[in-house]
Amino acid sequence: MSSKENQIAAAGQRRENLLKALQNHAININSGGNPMAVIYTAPSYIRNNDVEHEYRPGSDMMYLTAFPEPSSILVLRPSASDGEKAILFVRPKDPERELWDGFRHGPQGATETFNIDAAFDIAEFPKKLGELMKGHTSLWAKWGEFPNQDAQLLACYHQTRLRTRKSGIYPSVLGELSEVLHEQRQIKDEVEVAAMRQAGLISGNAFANVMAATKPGLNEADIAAHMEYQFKRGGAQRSGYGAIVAGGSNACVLHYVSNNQPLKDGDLLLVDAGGEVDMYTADITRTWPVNGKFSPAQKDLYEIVLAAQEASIAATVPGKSIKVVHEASRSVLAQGLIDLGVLKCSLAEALGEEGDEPAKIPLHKYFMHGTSHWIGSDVHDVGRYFDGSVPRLFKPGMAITVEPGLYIPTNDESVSADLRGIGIRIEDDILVTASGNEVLTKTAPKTVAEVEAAVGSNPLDA
Ligand SMILES: [Mn+2]
Repeated sequence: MSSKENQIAAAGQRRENLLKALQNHAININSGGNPMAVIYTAPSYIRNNDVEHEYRPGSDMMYLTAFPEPSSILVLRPSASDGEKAILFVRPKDPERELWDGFRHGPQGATETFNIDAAFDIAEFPKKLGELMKGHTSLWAKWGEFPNQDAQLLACYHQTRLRTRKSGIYPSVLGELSEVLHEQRQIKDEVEVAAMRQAGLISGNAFANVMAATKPGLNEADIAAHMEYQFKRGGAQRSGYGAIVAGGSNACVLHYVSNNQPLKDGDLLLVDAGGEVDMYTADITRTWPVNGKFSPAQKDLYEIVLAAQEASIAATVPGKSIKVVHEASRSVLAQGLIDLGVLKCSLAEALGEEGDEPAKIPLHKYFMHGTSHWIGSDVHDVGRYFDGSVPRLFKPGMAITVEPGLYIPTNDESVSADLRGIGIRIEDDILVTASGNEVLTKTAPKTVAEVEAAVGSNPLDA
């Protein structure tokens, strides 16, 4: 089967799983046994005047249908007696518009190609939705993110209640679909894992090639453009998020996005970027010397971050949690800074007590972000981190980033001058498996020896 056929088949299975889970959840919360759900794809956005941003379909819609067109809406009815459990509303065929904007499947094409029970022109959605609501006891959607969608759904819900109040069943409960759908998305299926492996492989290779291309005299912009080129040349459809390309002390700005300064001999370069393959993104960070050789101070800090990252990856196994992974990095980073003389206190003091204000935790000055987030179709992927106050335990099929870092402020006079202005982060994507974990991004050079061998081996023209 082609990749597209695999995705369509997987989406069908996911709809089945979601329909069952939604029905059980609706019963559990006493909202009656007959829920329906509405899922909108991502809207298109104007960039300026009549130009749109590049369109990227919604993750939930693609997960459940693989249908990539804008302005599409999916209606799910777990217990539909007419057999129409999954209904798509899509843009109609339109030769004139297709001449300008490209191919549209239209309702018939959507039904046939995407294995959907029924499909209609999007213009029919408001009227048909009222009909479809009848007989259902609860209406599930992702509320609050897009006010226009909420307004359309609520107006229809209200009208349906008015029309059916004298007889018949109509929704009386509004449910949050994320509570069911995003639980499901947290455990990746085989087709998702295949896409994530490919995104990791391509993105890791891109990092190796961009390291090879690096030399003093280039600009952060050269590196950013080359990274994008390497992702697409490797087979990624696009970047999964805006890259951070930060030379020298720009690396201490955590979400630096200007990406337009010259790269200096003797500085480090931090790049945080990932390519997206079949809707799944990688998220990699590497930090390398612009001239191909770490200075002693850069190397000292790099080895600490690398050891922290390795300790955290080792903790990314079933039964552990993101909190355990974070604490593994914090301990290694704090001990490393104590050994270097940057922190002048005990390990326990450096780490602080749970609940301390950040300003009271010595390590926080140099490592101020989390170590991990879920990763998948969204770079910061959906799903809960805690159940109540308890960190969620890893199960096979979950995927996280592991990305400790150290950032020494340029004006920190408490440390020796050669350490100031250094920012280092190392990030990989880790899939939890039954036997432990799988690092999805291992083609990106990482040890000091690997990085020094790679950098400058095939430099870009300055
Ligand atoms: Mn990340």
